[in-house]
Amino acid sequence: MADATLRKRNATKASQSAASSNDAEDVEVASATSVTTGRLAYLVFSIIVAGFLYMYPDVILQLSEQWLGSSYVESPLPGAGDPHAIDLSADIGKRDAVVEAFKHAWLAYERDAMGDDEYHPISHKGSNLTKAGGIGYTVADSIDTMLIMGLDDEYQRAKEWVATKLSFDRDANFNTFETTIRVLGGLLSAYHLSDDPVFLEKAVDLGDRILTTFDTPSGLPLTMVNLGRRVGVADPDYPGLVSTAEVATLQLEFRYLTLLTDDDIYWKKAEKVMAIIKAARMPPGLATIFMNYQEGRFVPAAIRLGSRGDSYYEYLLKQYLQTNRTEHVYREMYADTMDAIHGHLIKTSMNSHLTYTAELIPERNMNGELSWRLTPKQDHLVCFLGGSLMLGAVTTEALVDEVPIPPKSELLTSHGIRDWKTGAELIRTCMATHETATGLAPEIVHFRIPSDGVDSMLQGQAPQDWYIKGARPRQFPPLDARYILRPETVESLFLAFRVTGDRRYREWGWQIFQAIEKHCRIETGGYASVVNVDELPVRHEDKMETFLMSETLKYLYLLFADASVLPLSDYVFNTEAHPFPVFNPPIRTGFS
Ligand code: DMJ
Repeated sequence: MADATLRKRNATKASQSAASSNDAEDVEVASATSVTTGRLAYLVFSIIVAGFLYMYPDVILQLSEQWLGSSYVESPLPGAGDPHAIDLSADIGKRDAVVEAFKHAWLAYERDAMGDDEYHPISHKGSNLTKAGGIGYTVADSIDTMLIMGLDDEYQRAKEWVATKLSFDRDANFNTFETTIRVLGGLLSAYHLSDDPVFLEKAVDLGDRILTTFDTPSGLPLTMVNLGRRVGVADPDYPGLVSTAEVATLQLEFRYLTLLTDDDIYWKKAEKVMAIIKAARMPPGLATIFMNYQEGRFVPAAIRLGSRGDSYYEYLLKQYLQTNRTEHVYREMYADTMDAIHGHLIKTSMNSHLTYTAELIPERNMNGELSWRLTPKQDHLVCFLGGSLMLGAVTTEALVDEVPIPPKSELLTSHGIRDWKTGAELIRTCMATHETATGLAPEIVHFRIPSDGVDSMLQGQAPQDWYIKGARPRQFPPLDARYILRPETVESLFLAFRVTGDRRYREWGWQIFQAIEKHCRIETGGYASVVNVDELPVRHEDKMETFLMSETLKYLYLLFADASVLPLSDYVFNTEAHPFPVFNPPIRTGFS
C-alpha cells in the first residue's frame, strides 16, 4: 500500500514537470531515448557478465589474476603464517626424539609380543584379535614407519617375520575395513618403499581373501571376512547394514593393488562402492553412517564426520589425489560434500567461537515422520578434517596447477578459501581440546549450547566452550574422557605444516608429543592409553593401539622431517597413514 502511494506521487510529479516545458520535454525525450538505449545495453551487458561470473567464477578470477599479475594485492589466508618466515627443513632434534619414541614402542612389543596382533605394555603381553591366530596386525602396520625413519635393523627383523610367519589362513572373522587399512595398507606401503616382493605377495593373498566380502546383492562389502574360508560375513550387531566409512575406505588400497598387479578386479569392486554411494546419496553431499547392503541405499542414521563417517570424507579427496587429479567425479563428490558439511554441520561455540562439526541425529515423531536433531558432539576422530580441508583447498579448489607454500587467497576459489578457513579453525579447536590436565585430548567432546544444562549441573565450574559429557569429580570417568594414542590432530598438524610451512603447527605437534611422552610412556617399554585426560596422576589402560606406530609417531616424524620426505605432491596417505604413490590411472576409470 505504501509503495503504491509512493509510485502514484512520483507519477504525478513527473507529469507536472512535463506539462510545464514542452521544448524541454522534446529534448528530454530525445535524451531519455538515448539514455534508455544506453541503459538497456548496459543492463544486457551486466546480465551477461553476471551470468558468466555466476557460471564460471574461477575462470574470471584466473583471468584477472593473470591480467593483474604480481601487482595484485595479496591477501593472507588465516592460519597460513608469515610467508616470509616459512621453513620446511627438518627440525633434527625433535625428529630424532620421535624416532626414539618409536623405538621405545617397537622394541617393547618385539620383546614381549612379536607377531601378536596387539600389545599390552603394562602386563608385557600380546594378544590376537581371534583365537585362530594373528594376522600381523601390529607388524604390518609398523613396517613402513621403520623404512621411513631409517630403522634398518628393526625393519630386517620385521620383514623376516612377514616372510616366514605371517599367514592369513585363519578360520575366523576379521573386520574388513580394519584389516584392509592396517594390514593390506601396511604391506602395500612396505612394498612401495622397499621393493621387496614378499610384501606384494602377501598383499595379493590378503586382497584376494578380502575380495569375497564384495559378493553382496548391491556390491557393498560386508563388515567382516573369514580370511581362512574366504567368505564375507555380515555384522550380527547391525543386521542388514554396513557402515559408510567402512565400505568407502578400501578404495586407495584396492586401486593401488590393481596398479601393482595389472588385475582390474580390485579396482572395479572398490569403484562400484563409490558409484553406489553417489547414486544413493540423500540431499547432495549428505551421507548417514549406515547403508543397507542388500539395496545399496542409506538408512536413517546419524550424519557425522566422526566414527563410521570420518574416512568416507577423507577418501573422497584422496581418491581424487591418488590418480593425479584425473578423476573429476571425486572432485565433484568432494565439493558437494564440503558444501553440505558447511551448510549443515559446521558450527561455532558460544563463547570463544571455536569452529566444530556437529552431528545430525534422526528422530521419528508419533506419526513416523523423520526429523533431524543437531547435537554439538565432536569425536576426536574428526580432527583429521582440519588438515584434510586445507589440503583439499589447495588441490581441488586451486586456480593454478601448483599452489605455492603458503598459498595466496587469490589462487583459490571462494570455496577453497572457505574450506581453508574452516580447516585452520578446526585445527585451532582440536588444539583447544588439548587444554586438559594432561595436555591430551579426550575421545569425545561436547560443545556448549544454551540448553545443555551444564551450568546448573556443575554450579560455577561450567566450562566456557566444551566439556566431557558425564565426567564428574571423584567418579569413574566416562569412555569419552580417554586418550587412546590417536593420531588425528597430529595428522592435521602435519598436513597444515606441509601446506603452510608455519612453525606454529610444529610447536603444537611438539606440545602433543611431550604430553604423550609424559603421560603415556611406560618406563619398561611401550606406551599406554590414558583413562581420563583430566586426571593427574594418570591412570593407564593396558593397551598400545597399533596406530601409535603406524600413524601418530609417523605423522609426528614427518612433521619434523624435511618436507622433501614423502612430498604431498607425490603421495597420498591411506587412513592408517600408509603412503601410496600418486599415479595416472592404468585403466579407463570413473563413473558419472
Ligand atoms: C585409525 O585406524 C584410522 O585413522 C581410522 O580411519 C580411524 N581410526 C584410527 C585412528 O584413530
